[in-house]
Amino acid sequence: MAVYRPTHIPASEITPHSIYMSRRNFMGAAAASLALAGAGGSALAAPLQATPGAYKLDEKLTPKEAVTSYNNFYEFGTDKSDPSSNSGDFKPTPWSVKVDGLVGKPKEFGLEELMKMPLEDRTYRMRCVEGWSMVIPWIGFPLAALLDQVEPQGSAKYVSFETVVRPSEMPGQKGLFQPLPWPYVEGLRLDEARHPLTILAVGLYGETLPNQNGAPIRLVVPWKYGFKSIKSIVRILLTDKQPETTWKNSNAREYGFYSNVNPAVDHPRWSQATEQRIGEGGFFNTARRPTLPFNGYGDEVASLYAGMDLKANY
Ligand SMILES: Nc1nc2c(c(=O)[nH]1)N[C@H]1C(S)=C(S)[C@@H](COP(=O)(O)O)O[C@H]1N2
Ligand SMILES: [Mo]
Repeated sequence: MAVYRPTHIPASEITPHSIYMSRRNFMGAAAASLALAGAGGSALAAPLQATPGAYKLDEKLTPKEAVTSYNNFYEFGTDKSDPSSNSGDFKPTPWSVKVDGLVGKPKEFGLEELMKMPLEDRTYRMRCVEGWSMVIPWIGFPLAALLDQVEPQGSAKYVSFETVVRPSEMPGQKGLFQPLPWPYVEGLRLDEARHPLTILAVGLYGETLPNQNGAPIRLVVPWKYGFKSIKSIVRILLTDKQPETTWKNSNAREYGFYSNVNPAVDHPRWSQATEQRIGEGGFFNTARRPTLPFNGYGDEVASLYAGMDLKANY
């Protein structure tokens, strides 16, 4: 049996985005634009209409180029540049998401129907467990709106999510070295899933999602580490048991079910007290800012965890 020992890499060991981008510039403008054109998702992006969201965030947006070229999406490879370089063959349409389990009205939602949900602009702070962060203008709708339609039963306590498995279109899923067991799976408690901050995103920066960011539909849970925000979702299952999650299955000592952003709980291999805001301060900037409890969303979500020991439930 294969023993998986995948891991995240601390930001201190990752080429900072600014340096990575400046190296890329050596390619020359013409080669770079050709490379980008071949990078898939962005070429297919379509404009998306959305209404201003209820949650405002007055922080400088992370440049779109950084949001769409510095990614984690292991189905396309483990390097930050792999998702944008290797996702050109991925086909986000046609698509559907099956929602079933402990619900009164199980349903398979076609993408066209999902795109008709009340879309909002939702600019959120995002914090990767590796110690970097971004401010991303998502377009999406509350997950609660979808859950309402399937009528969760009283016995449903958790929601699990599953990413598509498509080795022919996702190079990280074929070959000898596969960094994670597939499908990538994630989960939330039902009250976390229903929280108004939790959205299913279908776009960013006013356009449909690029493949590297989880086209055509992905979860966004801004008070949790980035790996909870599962991409390219094909199934949502309501259950009475705490769902399996990919990173906890892979390394339970380092990644727990809750994974709330918490500067007071260190990752076993590095501190979580500070973060590097990607794309900020120009080339070679490695300055770090303090990480906020619940990624700054404590006023909204801390009550979900009243009475819980968040060091034990990391
Ligand atoms: N299916 C899937 N979803 C995933 C991942 C992945 O490897 N596969 N990586 C996660 C991690 S670690 C992060 S930080 C975010 C990154 O999202 P972004 O690339 O859109 O910024 O996606 C998360 N969702
Ligand atoms: Mo992450």
